[in-house]
Amino acid sequence: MEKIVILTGAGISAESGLGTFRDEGGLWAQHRIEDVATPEGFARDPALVHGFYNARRVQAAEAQPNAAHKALARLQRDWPGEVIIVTQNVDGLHEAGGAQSVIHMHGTLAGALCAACGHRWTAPPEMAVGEPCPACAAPTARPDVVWFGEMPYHMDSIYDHLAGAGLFAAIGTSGQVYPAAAFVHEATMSGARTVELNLDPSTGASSFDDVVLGPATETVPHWVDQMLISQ
Ligand code: BV8
Repeated sequence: MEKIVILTGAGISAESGLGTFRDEGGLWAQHRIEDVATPEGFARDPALVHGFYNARRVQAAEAQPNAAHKALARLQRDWPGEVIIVTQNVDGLHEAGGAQSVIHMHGTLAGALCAACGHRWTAPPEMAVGEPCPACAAPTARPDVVWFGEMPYHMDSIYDHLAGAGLFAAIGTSGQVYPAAAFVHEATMSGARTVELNLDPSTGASSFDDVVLGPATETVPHWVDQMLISQ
């Protein structure tokens, strides 16, 4: 049975109350990307960046998975083939909704990373500037998220999954951030069918075989039902 590869973005967590990036009043409307989501921004003003991620970490910890997160977990459970979930999101709502082995290509709010020795540990709810690394004690702790200009995580395995996909679905992403925005082209070149489920057509909507518009809590459960009935 065919392998399904799913890419999710901020839109799948929007109805759990977590802000998206580029929608009206989204996260980037309140902050400049350069100031809060780049290594240069962190070097310039670590307190501003920790403050940005602390607020999101606390909010994400209080958020609940929604019907879309749960529907993808159901698809993973009931689909006879492999279902790989790759997320650009740094919240833990896929796992909270029951999904297994989610690939976080942009890292996670729950993770802390030492910029000096590469040690990783579970971040406290609020990280402070100069926090010592538990392994090397250097004051270089940062959120374990992938900033602009940094290499996303797990790219080799993501490209392997795309090469073997029979179906690629992009859910709740505006298709403006690379390399995730190019996954639909990789999937198409591997012969996969492609579908986008989004509130509004993404920048890359025309690259998909099908586009399903609407809020994820409505479109995703319905799409999963259709997939399971048609198998
Ligand atoms: C890299 C950090 C080299 C954590 C983020 C040209 C080609 C290639 C690269 C570039 C290029 N030009 C510039 C670059 C570099 C850059 C880039 O892409 N810049 C953009 C601005 C042009 N990329 C990088 O720097 C990346 N690294 O390229 O390394 C490389 C190259 C190839 C292979 C390997 C390495 C690193 C990018 C990661 C940056 N970090 N976040 C955090 O703070 O969260 S990106 C940030 O944007 C988030 O991770 C977020 O996930 C991501 C994408 O945003 P979306 O998830 O799509 O969210 P958005 O708000 O945009 O859209 C929401 C969508 O949901 C909308 O479409 C909306 O309609 C929909 N929606 C809303 N509500 C609902 C809904 N849908 C359904 N239901 C709803 N209720």
